[in-house]
Amino acid sequence: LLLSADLCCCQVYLLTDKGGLGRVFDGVGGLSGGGATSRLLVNYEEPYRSQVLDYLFKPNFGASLHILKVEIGGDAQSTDGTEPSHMHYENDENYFRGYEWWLMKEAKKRNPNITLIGLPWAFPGWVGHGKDWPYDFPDITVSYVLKWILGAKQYHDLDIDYIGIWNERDFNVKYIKLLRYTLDKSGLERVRIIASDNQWEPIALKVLLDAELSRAVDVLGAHYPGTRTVPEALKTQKKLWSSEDYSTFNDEVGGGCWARILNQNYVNGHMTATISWNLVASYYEDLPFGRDGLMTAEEPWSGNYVVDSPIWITAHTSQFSQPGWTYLQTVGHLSQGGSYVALTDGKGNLTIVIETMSHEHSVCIRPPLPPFNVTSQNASFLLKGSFVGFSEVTNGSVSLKLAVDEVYTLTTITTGTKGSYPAPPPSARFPKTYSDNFNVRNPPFSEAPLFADQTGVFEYYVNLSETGPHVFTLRQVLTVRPVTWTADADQTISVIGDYHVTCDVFMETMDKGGVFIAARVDKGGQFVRSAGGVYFWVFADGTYNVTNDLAGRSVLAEGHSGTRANRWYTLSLTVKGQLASGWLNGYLLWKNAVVLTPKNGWAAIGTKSFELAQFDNFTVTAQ
Ligand code: 147
Ligand code: CA
Repeated sequence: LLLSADLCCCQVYLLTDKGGLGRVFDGVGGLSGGGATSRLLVNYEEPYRSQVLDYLFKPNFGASLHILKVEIGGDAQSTDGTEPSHMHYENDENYFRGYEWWLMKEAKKRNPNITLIGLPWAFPGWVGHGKDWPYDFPDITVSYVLKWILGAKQYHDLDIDYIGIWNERDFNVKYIKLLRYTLDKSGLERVRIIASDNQWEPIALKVLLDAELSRAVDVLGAHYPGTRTVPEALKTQKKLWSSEDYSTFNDEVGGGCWARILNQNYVNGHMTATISWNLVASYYEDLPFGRDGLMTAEEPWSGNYVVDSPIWITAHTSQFSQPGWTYLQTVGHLSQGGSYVALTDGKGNLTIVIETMSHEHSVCIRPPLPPFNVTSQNASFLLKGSFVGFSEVTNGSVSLKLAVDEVYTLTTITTGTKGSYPAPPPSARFPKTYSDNFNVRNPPFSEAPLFADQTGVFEYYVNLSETGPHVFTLRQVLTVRPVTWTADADQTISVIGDYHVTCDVFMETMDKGGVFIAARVDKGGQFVRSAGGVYFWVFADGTYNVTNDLAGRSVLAEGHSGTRANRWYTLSLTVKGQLASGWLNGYLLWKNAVVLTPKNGWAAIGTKSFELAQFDNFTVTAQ
């Protein structure tokens, strides 16, 4: 007798394994990169940095993620900055740049079973052999990616589980086959290939029509699929993943988006993993897609971070089901709107996740969401097959009243918790004064704190031959334009804070070289090419100018400076209201250039082209 079902006169949903089970669940994930989305996290002091990592990765605590996907740094702008490559030049190899290695290790420390994925957005220029294209020499690109996988193991003891092709750009069948062949030949049979991190098509059709390609590809990964797949993708019989999704401001609507797609990517689209872009919003909020992470940690100077709604939405699934569990076939939509999924470990555990997100509280950034209605409703879940007896209290069924905009997890698992730490320090603006002389002998990271490279790569550098005051500096290290993912500037630029700027500069390129310091820089990320601001340039040909833009089209002042390559100069720049002035080695060089816009922005340093240059004794002061 189904007591509760009879009494509540509500819709009954059958949960059974009688006709077999559904697909194997592969997990919920977060994506660091694509690009530089974790940039500021590394500069948090303890214990706050570890706390953020715990909220993301620690099992039975917060998001307790099953998957960490990272960008394979390609030296180029990939949304919110550039991430450094392990091979800036053809003969260069360094597996200690950037922060993705560190992040993967921190994730593994907390969850040794976490699945690791690597995907390139861009490649160093030499990989393209002078062309903005990575497939003309597939053997070079394969060996470049292979080295990253081997380096992960050799230097960090990290086993990469999945490797992707080229984020949201063309794939190349020859390249994919060669990648598979080379992985196998290198003892990396266990590394599986995801293709193509774009739409379902054309990869699904290509896989269907090409048996060798089908053998090479293990997972079809689509981006922002809107919970849907296509018939060809299903026909391939491959695992289907939403390999990048979410990208929504992390307020409660963002949480609603995440809850809806976590369930419905399986219910509607048979996808068995969903990966959030991004993992944690750890980049200046004014960069593109500010706060589109599962949580926010964008103030290393204050220690403030925010555990936003998507963290707890994630926990509803991630803490109560694990990769390797299996979805039941009996999943679906609720009669009055919303959806339910059920998963089992096949060993007596069952987890049911129900979401009732309304349209207006669950719109994601993309794709557009067709209208639908959700109302509060009663629901009864009737357990059959091997789940009979799981719910003794209610005589074979579980009944509940579902409100709108809620997530419910019904489970046999008893280990879940809502982890917490004491509140972090309050939010604060960037420090009023900030300086860095880069005098660090063994820096923990290749990048100096709080600098966010937007084009080019700026690294700690040691002048081995130098004995003077500039042994330890910051150096822009790219000499050619990368194989790009988006519209990198023709200049290099790294942004920080918002203020009066002073910096020692050193050009390494004779005659044609040029460097700048800047204030009020108003654009970064994919918009860096059109960044405005106040840029004070000196050139190796003995001239200077002041421009209102990074591209150097709008000139506010220009003249003779006597600057040359291979010498140090101290540049200073002040912008007060609408008037800007600049100093060279302490002497006023130009004054009262009129700056109408932008009214505020970051400070920055950079170079005229992809050229070597060094920076030292950087200082910003609030005005
Ligand atoms: C994705 C990128 O893969 C990420 O690196 C990041 O930029 C993210 C931000 O939302 O977006 O790229 C997309 C850009 C545009 C679309 C989809 C994904 N689009 O217009 O459908
Ligand atoms: Ca120094």
